[in-house]
Amino acid sequence: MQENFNNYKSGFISIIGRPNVGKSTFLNRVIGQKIAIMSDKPQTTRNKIQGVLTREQSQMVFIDTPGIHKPKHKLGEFMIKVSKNTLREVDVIMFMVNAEQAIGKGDEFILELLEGTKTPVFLVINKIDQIHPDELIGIIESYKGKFNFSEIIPISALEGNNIDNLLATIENYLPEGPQYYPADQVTDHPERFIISELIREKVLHLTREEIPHSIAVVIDKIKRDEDNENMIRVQATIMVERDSQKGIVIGKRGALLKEVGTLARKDIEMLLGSKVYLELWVKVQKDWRNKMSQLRDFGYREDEY
Ligand SMILES: Nc1nc2c(ncn2[C@@H]2O[C@H](COP(=O)(O)OP(=O)(O)OP(=O)(O)O)[C@@H](O)[C@H]2O)c(=O)[nH]1
Ligand SMILES: [Mg+2]
Repeated sequence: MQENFNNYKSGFISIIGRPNVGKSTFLNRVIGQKIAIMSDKPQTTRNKIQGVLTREQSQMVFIDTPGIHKPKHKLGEFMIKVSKNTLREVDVIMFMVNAEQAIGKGDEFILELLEGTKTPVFLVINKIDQIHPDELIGIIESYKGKFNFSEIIPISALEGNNIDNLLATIENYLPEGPQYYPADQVTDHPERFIISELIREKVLHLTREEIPHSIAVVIDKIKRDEDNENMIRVQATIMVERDSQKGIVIGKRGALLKEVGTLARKDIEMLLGSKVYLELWVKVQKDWRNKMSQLRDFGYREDEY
């Protein structure tokens, strides 16, 4: 017997591309909520992050992925594996590129991965707010010969241009299917994960060079305050790789750590809809990015995300 979904459509859409092209910005824009952290540093996203968009006639489950790059650590290898794995069993692949950047080796590497796939691949040209409209045709031409794209759609994830058109087009490609997630569920990740990411994002914003890549955030405790039920206490540890990095993250007289705490607390309060008391610690775990056991402890587990 055939299942009848009354023309309801649903499916999974993987967002893949080089680092920094705007994949997470797109996800947050579509979901209308910050579930994936964003930064101007490459390799911001480290796990797979699902964002669920439930509409009247469809449910689209977007999968944000780590930017594809040449890995230099076990963490990088894990990230690439996560991205590649999402290509299986999705209904549409969104290959996102940056309109400001010429097609490069990284893009060609991704297109090689996609070679032979039966899944429709959309070329999504992001950041069109940064170029003159006349430039678009040349950009499209430069990609067209490289792959048999099902659709080519220019957007600005930041400003929201042409997103509706992209969503409507994706909807056309989805099969009939069930509503996989309840309408009010926007992501598959627990709050604990998002909280650790929000803290990591603030460190990314406030530091430079090797620091953004060298940190991980572990949540030690989330607990409602015993004396004040309107307050949630969060205790987290920022892991760094070297003693010198610990000093940088703490800052002069603790100034940087304090700023991280203030900014992260505001975001966490928005997420939880409650007052938050945030306590941050910094700890050195030598070379953690190359140690399998620590990768697992810090939330980079293949069996999970
Ligand atoms: N001007 C402009 N900037 C954008 C647009 N979309 C994203 N950005 C910026 O590009 C930078 C990278 O955005 P992210 O969303 O973190 O990029 P990503 O592809 O998820 O990066 P990784 O997680 O490192 O792979 C941020 O500074 C964004 O504000 C856009 O449409 N226009
Ligand atoms: Mg990202």
